[in-house]
Amino acid sequence: MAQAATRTVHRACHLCEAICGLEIEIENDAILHIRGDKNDPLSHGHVCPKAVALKDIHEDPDRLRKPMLRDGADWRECEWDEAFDTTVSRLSTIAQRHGDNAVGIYMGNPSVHNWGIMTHSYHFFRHFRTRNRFSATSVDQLPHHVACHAMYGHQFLIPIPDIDHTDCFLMLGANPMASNGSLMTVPDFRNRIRALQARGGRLIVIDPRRTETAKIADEHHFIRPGTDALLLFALLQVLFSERRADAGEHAGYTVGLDLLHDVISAFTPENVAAATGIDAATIRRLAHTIADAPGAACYGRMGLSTQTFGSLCQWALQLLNLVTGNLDRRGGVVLTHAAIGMAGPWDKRPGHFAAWKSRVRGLPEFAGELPVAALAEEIMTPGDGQVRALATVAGNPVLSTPNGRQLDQALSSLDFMVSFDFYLNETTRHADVILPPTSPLEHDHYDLVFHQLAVHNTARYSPAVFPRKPGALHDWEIFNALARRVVGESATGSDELPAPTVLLEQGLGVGPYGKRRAPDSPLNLDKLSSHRSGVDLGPLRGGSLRARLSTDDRKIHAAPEFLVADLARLRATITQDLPTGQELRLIGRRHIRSNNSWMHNYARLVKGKDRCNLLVHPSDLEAHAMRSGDLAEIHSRSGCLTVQVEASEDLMPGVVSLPHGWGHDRTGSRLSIATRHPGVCVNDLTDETFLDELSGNAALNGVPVSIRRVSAVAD
Ligand SMILES: Nc1nc2c(c(=O)[nH]1)N[C@H]1C(S)=C(S)[C@@H](COP(=O)(O)OP(=O)(O)OC[C@H]3O[C@@H](n4cnc5c(=O)[nH]c(N)nc54)[C@H](O)[C@@H]3O)O[C@H]1N2
Ligand SMILES: Nc1nc2c(c(=O)[nH]1)N[C@H]1C(S)=C(S)[C@@H](COP(=O)(O)OP(=O)(O)OC[C@H]3O[C@@H](n4cnc5c(=O)[nH]c(N)nc54)[C@H](O)[C@@H]3O)O[C@H]1N2
Ligand code: SF4
Ligand SMILES: [Mo]
Repeated sequence: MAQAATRTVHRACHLCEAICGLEIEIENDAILHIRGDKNDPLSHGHVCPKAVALKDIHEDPDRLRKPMLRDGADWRECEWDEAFDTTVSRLSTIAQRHGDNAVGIYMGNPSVHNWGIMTHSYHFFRHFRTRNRFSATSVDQLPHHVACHAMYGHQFLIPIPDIDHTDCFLMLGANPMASNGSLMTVPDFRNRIRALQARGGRLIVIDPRRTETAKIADEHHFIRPGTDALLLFALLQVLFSERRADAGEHAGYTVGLDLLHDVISAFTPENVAAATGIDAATIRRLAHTIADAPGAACYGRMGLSTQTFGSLCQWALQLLNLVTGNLDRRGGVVLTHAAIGMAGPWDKRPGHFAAWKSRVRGLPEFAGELPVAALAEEIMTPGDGQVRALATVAGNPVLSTPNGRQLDQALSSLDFMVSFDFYLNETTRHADVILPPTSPLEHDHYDLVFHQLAVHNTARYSPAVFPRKPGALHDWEIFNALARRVVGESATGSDELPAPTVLLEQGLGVGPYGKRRAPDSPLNLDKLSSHRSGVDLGPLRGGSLRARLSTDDRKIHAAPEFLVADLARLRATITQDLPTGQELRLIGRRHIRSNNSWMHNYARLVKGKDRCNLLVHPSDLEAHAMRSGDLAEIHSRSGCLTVQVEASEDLMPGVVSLPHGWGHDRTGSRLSIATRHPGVCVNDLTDETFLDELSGNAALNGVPVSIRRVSAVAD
């Protein structure tokens, strides 16, 4: 018998933003082990349980391997040519007959984790000059882009907390113990916080739930959902009124700071205490703690961007870092120096805001995309510019966007839908054509996005772990083939974008470590390939902001007019009545073994106790005459669902929590494990009209709901 061949392959995990290095041990064609790569200069061997699921994704019999064509109520597998021809001819016919805007596009989260989609999707979609482009950005980080674009002139000039050198980390609405960080690629968050605490630093968490992160913090404060902007402007008000707000080294090229003192004067700690639930003395102390720390980093994530004042929150956070001297400084928040994609005035994707509005509701575009909360109405409302055909790429908006039930219905009314996806799930079941790419382990990878957001500068290239199966195509090849068909077979070859590796080599060449700037020892594909655990490009360093400012006057805009104007909306909430009686506020939560909606089809990630339950504070259970384990109905403006409740002292009274990404009980999907652990979909309750009104980003947190018992727990 032949000796089994064992080999170890090094690979970066691309499932979440932490981009951990992995060592994958393989015998013949089978994965034996997946472990953390201790030599990775960013992740130092850290992994989470999802890494092992790469094996499950690769082997999952439900994962589509051939293109699928709708055949009445059924599906049939087909060859690529037929799938491509159908897609291009249907999309082109609809665009010709009804105009460019009749084609809609939705790009989901894995699009930014898969470099072939990053480099090649636009190559096809540019042929449809539609304004109806949507993505997961507007259920996520859109307010960060809006604030940074307004202040620094570029949507990707997003400063990252220097967690490895800071002395004071103020974290609002983020739970990196479960999420492993976002807009802060931070593998091994736990050990980095241990190090911070060992050097005498403090982690301060503000969250309506005592999260896994709050539990390791030095200080945690509950806050009433949706009121963080009040807290943040109160922190600023303290610093301004005590004359401690100073742009320091940035003063010479910062405009608008002098305006702020007056426009935020109403947000005193005393004025905001009742609304936020944080007393005035604590707010004052927090302001002083941040200002007094040798280095402090103020950071807020999903809980802050997906709420009704998302943009104001992100603006206020930038201001706090600026006026306490922590912007662009070691131990504060800094811009990264990635090998590719360094944002600055030389980069042609600075973004633009409100250059046009959505047809039905008039929501603003950002960087060419409209808020996805408007997608269903753009499909359902007749008239010029109605979306009649939709392409979804690596997304599951039926489960992941507000009022997903409505979108679910809207999708079934489309004339044509194509999905770039390897699962037949709650969204793609509405498609006419599904184009499944290779498995994650069958293609090579370089992280074009998350090196740029990481807490340490590194670069890492991962070759494919397995050769692809005959006939399988990578995402980028699918886009190339479609683009070629649009321009016509006669032009074969002329409309091909080269492989991502070729683009990588070019990008590295013109980057800060490339042959142009470091001719003696350039970072190139050869070097990356020979450093299989990645290349260390050094710790974060400040001092580059000024040269990278991309505003027209190359200054920091501390008080952009449209953000200042939005303060009126916030001021009105100071005097608003607090919710009384039975009204509750719904927030989300993430779990280390989930990843949005698409990783519930792997036995090892869904085993154990049902995680999709509603956490309720015991006092709220009592007020509703309920007990832990009861089934309850939750109502919101847009929907209703039934779920089991669980008592939790970790919640602020008046707040309830349900995770997202579940609701796999819909007919017509092919997810054999997920449908056995369906859970309910929180986005049946979230509301497409409940938004950060300024940016149009969905307010997925702080949704007003009521609950009532439908059946008691069995004794
Ligand atoms: N395991 C796992 N990891 C993931 C993901 C996943 O689904 N599972 N998803 C990935 C993605 S796409 C993203 S964007 C990131 C997100 O990364 P994070 O933002 O770190 O993750 P969340 O768990 O959404 O954290 C949001 C926190 O905000 C709190 N919160 C809710 N409302 C409010 C509020 O009004 N004010 C304040 N102060 N807090 C509030 C919630 O209680 C929660 O703790 O995670 C990524 N990583
Ligand atoms: N209530 C509530 N809703 C939320 C959130 C929340 O915190 N609360 N979080 C929001 C956030 S932060 C995000 S990012 C969104 C995510 O929302 P979406 O991006 O819409 O949904 P995902 O669950 O990430 O679905 C990813 C899809 O991509 C497919 N896929 C995976 N890898 C690949 C690949 O390499 N190629 C292709 N072609 N397809 C692939 C999967 O099969 C799956 O169908 O959800 C948002 N929705
Ligand atoms: S933390 Fe994220 S990148 Fe790291 S192993 Fe888990 S899923 Fe992969
Ligand atoms: Mo996200």
